[in-house]
Amino acid sequence: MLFYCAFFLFSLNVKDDVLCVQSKPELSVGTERETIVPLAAESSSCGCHNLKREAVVDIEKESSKITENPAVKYSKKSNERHTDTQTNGEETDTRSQMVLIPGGEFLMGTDSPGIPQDGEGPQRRVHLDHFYMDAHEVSNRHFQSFINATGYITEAERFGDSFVFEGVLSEEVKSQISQAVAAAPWWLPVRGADWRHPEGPDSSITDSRLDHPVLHVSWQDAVAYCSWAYKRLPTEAEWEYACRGGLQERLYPWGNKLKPKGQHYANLWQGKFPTHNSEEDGYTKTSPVKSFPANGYGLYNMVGNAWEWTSDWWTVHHTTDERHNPAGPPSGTDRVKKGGSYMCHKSYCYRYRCAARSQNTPDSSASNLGFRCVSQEQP
Ligand SMILES: *[C@@H]1O[C@H](CO)[C@@H](O)[C@H](O)[C@H]1NC(C)=O
Ligand SMILES: [Ca+2]
Ligand SMILES: [Ca+2]
Repeated sequence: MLFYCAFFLFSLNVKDDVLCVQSKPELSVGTERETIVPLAAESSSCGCHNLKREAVVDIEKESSKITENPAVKYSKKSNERHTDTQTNGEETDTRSQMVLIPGGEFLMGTDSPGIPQDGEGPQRRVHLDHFYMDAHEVSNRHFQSFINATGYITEAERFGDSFVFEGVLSEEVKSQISQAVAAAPWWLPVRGADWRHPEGPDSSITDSRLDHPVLHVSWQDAVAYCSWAYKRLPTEAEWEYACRGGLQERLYPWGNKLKPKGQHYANLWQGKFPTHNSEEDGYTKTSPVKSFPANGYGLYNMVGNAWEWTSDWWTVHHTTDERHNPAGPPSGTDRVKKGGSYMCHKSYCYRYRCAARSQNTPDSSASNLGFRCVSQEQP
């Protein structure tokens, strides 16, 4: 497994909902007690807030965890229970509904980038074969059925913590955290935060939140889920083509106006980030995965709600040559995520556009990052 190669030094890099990416303040995390020490102050002129936390782990401890980790032992054959639940594209407890994205060509990226340093441009022609895509972000309910069937343990659970946006934490959890990230003080490393406990140990995903997007899942976790469901992560090109919903060169999945006829089409941040969320769209945190109108392909919350992992390695350099089914660079350090989240506000994270993009290291997890899967044929 890819990420085990780096168990001397893994980095939990949550650099999210930020304006730009030039400067990377380093934050180191000790093995015994988690101490987060800002090593470099934010110094760029653009107001970047780039989080990076590096952690040294006990190699012996990590190695023994690997053999115990059910994810390693996971195989398709061992999941009889899952294969019993095959249906014809219907929503079930274990599988989300998928929609057909017809093959075709589109203009990927933009020549009028909102955030040029993210590599949104240049615009280039891309041809894609048809594929099927989950109509919505993977929900807590669907992720729970994967966990129930496989015993998979997410990376946030193994590492023991994950990044949570301060604005959603209880006073009690907040009072127990002595570190913040200097460059982006609204991101706190919270012990015990994971997909079941999105705001730390005193939170849960019971009842209505089962239909919200699963959070605190790393790229590796997302890959494990999709392969269990006989699916895979979308390439960035597939994600962006699907986001555009059949429209050409528009900003959003529904067009160029953020709020057509005054209506909200996505779960974003209204008010003043990070201090005041006026909740005009009805949600301060995540919303159910099928809230807000679907786009032309029937896809919900492509922008906003939760960021979504793609399978591509991150680069900001793109060829303008026409490409067929491009899958990104062959290697890299970060994976591409798309769509922005409920934390995005134009003032500092104008990333809820189809051409927008950002990145995280594959072992990162956070309270606004999820995913959805695709497959070539209807599984
Ligand atoms: C997973 O297992 C728990 C405990 O048995 C159960 O309450 C829950 O409904 C299961 N979830 C799904 C989606 O099957
Ligand atoms: Ca909102
Ligand atoms: Ca989304």
